[in-house]
Amino acid sequence: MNQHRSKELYAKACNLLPGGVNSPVRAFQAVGGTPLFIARGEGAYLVDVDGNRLIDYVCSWGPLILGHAHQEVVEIASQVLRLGSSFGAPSPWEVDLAQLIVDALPSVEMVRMVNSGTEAVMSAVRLARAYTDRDLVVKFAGGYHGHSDGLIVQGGSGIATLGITTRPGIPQAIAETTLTLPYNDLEAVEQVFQDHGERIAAVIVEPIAGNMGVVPPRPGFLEGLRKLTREAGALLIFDEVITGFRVRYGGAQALYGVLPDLTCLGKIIGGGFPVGAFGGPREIMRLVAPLGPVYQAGTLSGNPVAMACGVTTLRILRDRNPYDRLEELGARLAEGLQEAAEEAGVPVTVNRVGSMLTLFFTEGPVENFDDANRSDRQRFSRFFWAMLERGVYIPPSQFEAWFVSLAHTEEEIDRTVDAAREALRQAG
Ligand code: KE4
Repeated sequence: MNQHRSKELYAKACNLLPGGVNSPVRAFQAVGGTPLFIARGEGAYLVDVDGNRLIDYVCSWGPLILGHAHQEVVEIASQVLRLGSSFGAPSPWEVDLAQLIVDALPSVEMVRMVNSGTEAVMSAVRLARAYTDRDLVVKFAGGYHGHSDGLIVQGGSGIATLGITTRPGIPQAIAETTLTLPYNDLEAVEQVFQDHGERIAAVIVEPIAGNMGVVPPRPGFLEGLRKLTREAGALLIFDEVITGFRVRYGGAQALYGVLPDLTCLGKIIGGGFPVGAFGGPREIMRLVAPLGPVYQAGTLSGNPVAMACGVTTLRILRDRNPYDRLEELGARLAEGLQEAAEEAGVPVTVNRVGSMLTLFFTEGPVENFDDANRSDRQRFSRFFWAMLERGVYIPPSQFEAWFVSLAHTEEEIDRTVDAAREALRQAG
């Protein structure tokens, strides 16, 4: 495919930005070649600076559940921006978004808006430590919770994609406060509570893992975390930055009926603008400054443009309740990919929950990071480029989720499956 202009821009970007990008997983390091520089998004499509029009399954890594440049989001952003982009003071839109989140998530009575998922998680962990007066945090290998110091150990997403196993810049003293266990392994969690229970402030988990590729919770896993944390006096934090409003309007906690103590949100709640949030019961959130002593702040937190786009997005999801449609499209894609792989004689595992899925190049099951790590990265890379050549843009990493938006139709899904039928053969 013609990447002439992307190559020009990438050469210039590499002189100015580390790796030529502003977020590592965009750099195509796992698949090689030159990243696409995007000119515009249109519904289910991206158009790059060389005019290549591609069916998009990255969807900005999850936020664009309505598709690119949704008319109502564009209109409200323009309308609110004309009134001013940021005041550094409260404005009505942040109250509206907070109300929508509280109404949607039974476990959340109060919420604080921030500007990224990383900020949401970093703040929730600080709050959990303050509330429990304990230091240790349990996470799961392959889980990614943003790049705050204590949580990038054995992380998923770009950390896994780039194969980063060291932790330059993270002091030993901080790294030691994070205990990392295998996802879906309740026995390991029971053991860690036996060994360190009275020191554990929280267990943080992606209730559906998205950053080792999509790995659903085994039946009973989330319920087990809820029981063990409650018995030990530790908090359960659901990192729903991806799953919040993705798999259900009430997130994974609604889908599985397990209520955490704190919830972290991002992506969809910003409607494509930089927004994160953390929330929980008043009993815990009352510790957050200025109500309490747990400091957390942000110049652009709650800015009216981002809030208005989040409100508009959530109102559409609330009122149209499109989750059956997203399930239908996600299932059509997953089944098509599975069939195409069987026809091509390529061993794959397709994990899916609703409109988030991953095609792993390994025999199944894929139930944790070790399983995901057995995937054939070279074959994935060949598949990625073969799909791109056929007009389909999937995440440039084996350890990411594909996202279907409400702008995708059966036409895009079927064209994707047709492309995969050939690309799987080509990938060998
Ligand atoms: P941000 O700081 O990137 O807004 O959110 C961090 C984060 C927290 N929790 C979960 C479950 C997440 O998936 C993320 C960010 N996701 C990655 C992709 N899976 C963002 C893409 C990127 O790093 O460029």
